[in-house]
Amino acid sequence: MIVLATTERQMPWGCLRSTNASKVKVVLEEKGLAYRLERMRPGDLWKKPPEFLARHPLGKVPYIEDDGHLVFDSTVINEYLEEAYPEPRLLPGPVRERARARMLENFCDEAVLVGDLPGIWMPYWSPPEQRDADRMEKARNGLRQRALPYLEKSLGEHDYLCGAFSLADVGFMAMAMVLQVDGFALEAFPKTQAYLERLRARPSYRSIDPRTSLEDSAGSAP
Ligand SMILES: N[C@@H](CCC(=O)N[C@@H](CS)C(=O)NCC(=O)O)C(=O)O
Repeated sequence: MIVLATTERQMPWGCLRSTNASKVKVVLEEKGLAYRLERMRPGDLWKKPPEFLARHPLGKVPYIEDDGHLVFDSTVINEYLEEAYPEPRLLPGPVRERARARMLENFCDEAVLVGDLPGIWMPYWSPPEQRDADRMEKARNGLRQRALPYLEKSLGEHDYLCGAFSLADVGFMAMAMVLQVDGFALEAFPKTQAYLERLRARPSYRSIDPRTSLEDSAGSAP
């Protein structure tokens, strides 16, 4: 059985979740694996108590324990899950297509999840009066200038980035969650808008949907 360490919190504006851990949650759901969550207190991400550092040397989420075997970092975890539990496959077969999926996954990590998205997402973990509206708008503009044009171009005429749903899409599923809470307008990026709607319609999105309660998104294992 798999235990996923993450941070999730009920706020008046929805259930907020770690973006990186959401990448893993989506893959566990897509593969139909039994898992349960270990929800860290958000403060532990900053205080980093020793028992947390003993599992992840940087004191970050996500990490998983698969029958006690520890794996950390969302990208490494998802590659591990793909190899350990190959069905359904979430990476293309041909080596060049697989490299493209990994490039897009990495682009999402660097440009979106580490890049511009935290400037939009972190303020939602605080009450509205504590948010810096100018900084949030600057982060939105960052997305509009870099990640969204590249995503729009990379989608081409495909439903998903690599044709079929793959690991290249899971980081953008976490972005879809954040932009849903933010009410981010995507009219200037029509392919991306349709793509994010398509991602939100997948059954696996329910586990990270801001409207899904904490009780209803705690995993499929007792
Ligand atoms: N590259 C890591 C990044 C993990 C990460 O930054 N997680 C955030 C939560 S979404 C965190 O734990 N932040 C606390 C910190 O940076 O110390 C991954 O993909 O798992």
